[in-house]
Amino acid sequence: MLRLFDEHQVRPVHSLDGLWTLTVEDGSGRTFPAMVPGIWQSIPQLTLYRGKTRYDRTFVTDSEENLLLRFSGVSHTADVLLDGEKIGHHYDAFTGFRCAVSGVKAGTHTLTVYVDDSFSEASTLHLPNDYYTYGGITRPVALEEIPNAYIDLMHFTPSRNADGTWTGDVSVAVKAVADSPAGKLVVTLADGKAEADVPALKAGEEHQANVKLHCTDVTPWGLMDGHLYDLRAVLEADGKPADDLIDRVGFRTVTLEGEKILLNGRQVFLKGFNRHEDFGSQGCAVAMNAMMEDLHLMMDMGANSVRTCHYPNDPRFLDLCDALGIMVWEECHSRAIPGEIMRKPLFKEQIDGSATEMVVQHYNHPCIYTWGLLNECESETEFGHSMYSHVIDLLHSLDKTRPVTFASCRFFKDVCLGLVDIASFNIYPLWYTTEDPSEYSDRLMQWMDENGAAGKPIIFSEFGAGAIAGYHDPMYDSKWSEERQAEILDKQLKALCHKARVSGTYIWQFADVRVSEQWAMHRPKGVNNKGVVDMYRRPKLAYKTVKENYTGLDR
Ligand code: ADA
Repeated sequence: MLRLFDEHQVRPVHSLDGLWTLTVEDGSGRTFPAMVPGIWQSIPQLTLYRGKTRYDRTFVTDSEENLLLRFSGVSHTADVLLDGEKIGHHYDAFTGFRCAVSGVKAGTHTLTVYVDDSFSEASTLHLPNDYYTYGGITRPVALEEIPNAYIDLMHFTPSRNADGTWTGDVSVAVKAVADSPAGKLVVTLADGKAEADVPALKAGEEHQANVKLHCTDVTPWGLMDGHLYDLRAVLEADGKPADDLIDRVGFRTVTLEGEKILLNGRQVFLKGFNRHEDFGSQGCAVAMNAMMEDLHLMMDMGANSVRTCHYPNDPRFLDLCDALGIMVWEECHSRAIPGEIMRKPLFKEQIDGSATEMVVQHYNHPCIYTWGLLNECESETEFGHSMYSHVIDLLHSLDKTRPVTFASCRFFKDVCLGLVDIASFNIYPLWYTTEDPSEYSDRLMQWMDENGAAGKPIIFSEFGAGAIAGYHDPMYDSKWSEERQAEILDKQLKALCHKARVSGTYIWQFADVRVSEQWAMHRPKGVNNKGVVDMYRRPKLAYKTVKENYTGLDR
């Protein structure tokens, strides 16, 4: 399942998860049984393999059908073939894609996916980095049977009326894979219902219907209190349901009032963690129960928010955050991209792709309160300003309801704070530098306010310290000991969480993650060791420190 719930009651859906055959495309002809979702780095012979592979499996159809193949994530470039014919291409591990094929004859079919996780000229977002780019079909795959015209997408925007009732603006996109007759859309949500006519469509045409639903009896989605409702669109042809799409949505508003972030009109303070999608030997193919465990651990430490550093997350993780009432900063894929790469035309194409797919695919999640972009990129130059401005405009044009932010590390020289709605910095006092966290953050915030952040919320989007799990040094508190990490985090949290000017804090980071080979020299054990828990979620000493600080914080 691609989501935490059934997206269809009318449209037949078949999972293509399970065993596929993986062939290593390095001339060796080696093949392995491989689990989907999964990473090939969990196959002992391929732990360090970076390059091309081919995934094959068969499936059977018993009548002629239009098929929609849905991939939630392939890391990082995919070429999809059905019975040897190319039907799709996608770049980037962290957003989904789909391939629609009409009139597929009954019989046994072969689905082939060429997967490439190479660092090459063709990839400007997946680079050697302070996290690992794994290879594989890393998120679920499904096969759906669609009629000639099918519901492609549905976006929901809630707004609260003066009398306490809610209006849901819903746009539904219907696409035709083959000529289709006129039909009708019926959209329901809580006690609201609306209908819209759909014209006859020719193959390749699309129709967008916009409806308003009035919902009088709903409980708003709240912080740590995630009330959700099924939004259902049914496409009728000849008075009978021909297709449908279900999403889970929440009624809430996110607004900014000067320096404050408001959820449903009330100020919130975000007690957050940065979390990579990475779980020990399973890499980025994190199982549902492991995602849930992560959220349990974060909630136990008193957190109410997650930053999906540095890319869009598996929709199932967002579904869990929706259900729990955890507020999410989701960001498009980019971490510290070097200037010369940002200047390539391909970068613009690929960052636009990541940003657009993130917003289009995750728009309905009530948990997402802000879109992030370009973590620690070139925000101190004129060129950087033009690039930040471009992506910020794109995000604003795709979503008029959510604020936009980015995490900067261009201390005292950033020129892009005026462009964003929320100003954010990553700081590491007492770890990379020796400053006192309280004095340093005050000095930085004063500079931020003088350089574009005045009248906007400020978030400290990263701070933390490293500890090699299991290394103790109570005598000298040496660097990399769990004692030193706990002590530094305690000082950082005590300094940052109580400042009235600060709207949120995100600890770097929730769990240790593997880093690219090229980064291993700077990172003991080839791991970014700043996790409060290790790769397998065993708590370090800092767990207790964070728990005391976050649970003891009354804001
Ligand atoms: C940065 C960056 C993170 C990570 C962190 C660190 O601020 O955004 O991805 O690399 O530093 O561990 O140094």
